[in-house]
Amino acid sequence: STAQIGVTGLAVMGRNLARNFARNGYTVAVHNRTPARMHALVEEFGGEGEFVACESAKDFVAALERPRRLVVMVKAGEPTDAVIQEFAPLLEPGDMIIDGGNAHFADTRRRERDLREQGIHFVGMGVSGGEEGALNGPSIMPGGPKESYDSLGPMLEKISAKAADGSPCVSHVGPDGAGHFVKMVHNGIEYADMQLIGEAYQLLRDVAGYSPAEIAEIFRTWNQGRLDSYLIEITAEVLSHVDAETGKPFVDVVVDQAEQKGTGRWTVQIALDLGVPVSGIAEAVFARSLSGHAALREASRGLAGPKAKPLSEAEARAFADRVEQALYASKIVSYTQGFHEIDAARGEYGWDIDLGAVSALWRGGCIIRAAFLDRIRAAYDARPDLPSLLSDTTFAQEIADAQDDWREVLVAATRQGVPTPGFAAALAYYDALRAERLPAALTQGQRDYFGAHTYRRVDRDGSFHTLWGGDRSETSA
Ligand code: NBP
Repeated sequence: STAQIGVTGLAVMGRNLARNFARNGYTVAVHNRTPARMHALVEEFGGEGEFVACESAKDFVAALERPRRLVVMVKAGEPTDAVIQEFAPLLEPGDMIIDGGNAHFADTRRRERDLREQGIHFVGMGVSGGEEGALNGPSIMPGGPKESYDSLGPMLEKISAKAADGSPCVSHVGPDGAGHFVKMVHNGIEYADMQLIGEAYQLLRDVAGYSPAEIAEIFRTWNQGRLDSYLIEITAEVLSHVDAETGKPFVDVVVDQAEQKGTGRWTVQIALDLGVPVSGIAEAVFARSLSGHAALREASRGLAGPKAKPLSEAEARAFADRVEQALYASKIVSYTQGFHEIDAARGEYGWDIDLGAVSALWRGGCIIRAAFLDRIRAAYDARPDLPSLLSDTTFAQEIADAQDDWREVLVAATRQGVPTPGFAAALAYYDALRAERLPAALTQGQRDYFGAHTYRRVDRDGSFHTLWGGDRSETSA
């Protein structure tokens, strides 16, 4: 046995991760259900480092140094269970199965529990950055038993992305499903980021009247400032691209129906279970789903809307600055909601996740990498028990400075009939959190009226019920 690590499942992600380990000086055992993929990898990239070609599961296990570190990069779901069933009987206590697929964290919890009985360490590992990241340095979110990180961590730190300050974008996130949970929320935030950027684009186009090429330039400018991020950068690239066949802006020849693989939806489903208001992320998921309802949209095309009101050049420029403020403020809210969900999971599942460390993991390699994440890290470093990112004085001040423009942008969007569910949900969340009184008091009254569900009073302890059908006197419930 000569290999320090093994990778089974050699489609794009597994192949690139295996190459990344090999390029970093590790001897990598490689295995795939269909051996042809494994042979193709060794043939094409064998020169990049030391690979041990393994045709069978038995060869693969035999090739690994103990404790064995076996990375599984297969299609999430049943294939992962099939691979575990195949390998687990061949392993010994202390060996590690590391699932780098996009597993649902509840599956990871189940698998970890089952394998723990056998003494096998199961590490559910979120990996972000797509195939490019897998090869050149992804953001890695490993969960599982803490002791597994002692021997696995240094290897992951070597192959991971590095933040601008040189620190690796990987650390032990927490027990069992914590790594996959954090990866899931990362994807939810990614959905929200993309939706907000999409709304900013649509406003610059429909309200300010800019062309895609002009908007690309605006995004390039924004990318020099506090919005500096991978998603803003690629937005400018996509918007400036021209379709070779028609000469039209690329964005105008693409069907406007967004697809999704499911991790954004999971983020919202779990948030509903945990009772966490991730309204911005939910709007992003719903916006994608609405876009896909082609027949419904076609049938609604004749519905009345406002007339467009062109802006002067100076007005358009001022409006673009306001959109930047609205985008930034809404982004702070999305991250606030995502971190709230992780915080709630800490309580629900007993995970000791360090929220500042999570934001540090996302500074490089992954899709939401951004200068902004350093700020979140600083906020949690300054105050680890921060109740919400909005309680951080720096973020609160930035939103205070942005809020007038944020509101103006939503007024313009409403007047011109440009849908901005992300911006609007973010502002509603902000206003609801800071409100002195919410209509929830009325909701409680209604619930007590029709269902005797009782209510609490502001002036004394206890639960109460009003005899709505009788003399309307109050009783202690
Ligand atoms: P796929 O998700 O397309 O999976 C293909 C791999 O799964 C092949 O190696 C295939 O083996 C293997 N496999 C299947 Br399908 N069923 C199997 C079974 N019953 N037993 C054993 N192996 C089986 O590959 P991918 O796009 O490289 O993604 C791998 C994982 O990484 C997924 O969980 C994905 O969600 C996750 N991920 C992907 C990205 C991305 O950007 N693509 C990013 C982050 C995470 P075969 O060759 O024999 O058919």
